[in-house]
Parts: sequence; C-alpha cells; structure tokens
Amino acid sequence: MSDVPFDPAVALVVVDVQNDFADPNGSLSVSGGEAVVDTVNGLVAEAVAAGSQVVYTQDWHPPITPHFETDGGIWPVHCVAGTWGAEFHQALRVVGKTVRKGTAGEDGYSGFTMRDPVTGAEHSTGLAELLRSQDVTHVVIVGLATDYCVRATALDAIDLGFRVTVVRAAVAAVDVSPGDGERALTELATAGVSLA
Ligand code: VGL
Repeated sequence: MSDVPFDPAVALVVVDVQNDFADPNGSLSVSGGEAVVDTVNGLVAEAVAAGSQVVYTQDWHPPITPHFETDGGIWPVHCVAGTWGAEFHQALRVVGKTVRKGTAGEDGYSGFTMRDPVTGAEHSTGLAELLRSQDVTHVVIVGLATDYCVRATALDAIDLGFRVTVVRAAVAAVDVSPGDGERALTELATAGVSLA
C-alpha cells in the first residue's frame, strides 16, 4: 500500500507509459521506465478500490513534426500515432479514459496543454475539463518521464488550481544530463507539489 490518500476527489494521472518510453526497445527508452509499471499498476488498483478515477495520457505524434530531430526538433522519432511505440506498455493496467497529446504536431509535454512549436499558441487537451466535470480537486501523477512530461503535467496542474502529488517510486527520468530527474522533483516541490 502506498500512503497516497485516494478518494473520489482524487484522480490518478498515468503519464505516457508507452512502449517508446517504457520498453527497453523503445526509441526514447527511459532507464528504469519498465520498472515503474508494476508500481503504477499497484496505484491503479488502490485508486480503483477507493473510487478515484484513473486517466492515462499518450504522446501521439504525426510522423512529421517539428518535435522530432528529423524535422528540426530535439527528439528521436517516438510515439507516432498508431505504431507499436505509441501503444501502452503491455503490462500496464488500463482502466480509464485516455487523453492524447501532440496529435496535431504540437509539443505535447503536458497532459493538460499542447503548445504549437512554431506559433507558441497553447490549447487544452481536455484533461482539466474531464477532471473538473468529475469534481476532482487533487491529481496524483505517475509515469514517464520525470523531467519532461511528468514535470510539465504537474506544473500545469498546479497552475490550474489542483492539489498535486507525484509518487517518486512511480516515475523515471530521461536524464539527458545526469540529475535532471532529481532537479525536476526539487522544482516541483518548490512549486507546491507534494512528493509521496
Ligand atoms: C517525453 C521527451 C519527449 C515524455 C515526451 O513523455 O516525458 N519526453 N517527449
């Protein structure tokens, strides 16, 4: 059992537990990514038992997007819509709705908002509206990767007025520079995120 106080006003948000990040053969495989799947599944079971809803995000890119280094961005091609890399890790327990991001070529770091990499315009993925329609006030964020999509999702959740908890044992970092994941967690704590 975790010490996360799940109840119906809490939602578990499972960020990007997709093959390209979580599988060792993924194109942007996160070290320790596969190891969080069991921990996430345990939290999913706790959330369901307590009446919390579980929502999943998926990075869902077109094959050509300025997000990818092949088109001027910084990332290897990953999570292309409809491919194996974009599918959830086969061991992930999926029991709730899925919100996709990056679908129109935007930078899709946050589960809440997408940003056009050319114009900078931001728009909602629909996640905040979905959670608010269920009277959710507190989001518990887990998944991949600590220093990108978990970080961006947690910061947006704070800005949107949610209470936010990130479960350390259920996240893993890209760590482009060693320590990026730990620095992201420190930044989140400073921004008001509880670390469990
Ligand atoms: C992510 C890098 C690029 C993530 C997504 O899911 O954290 N990281 N795109």
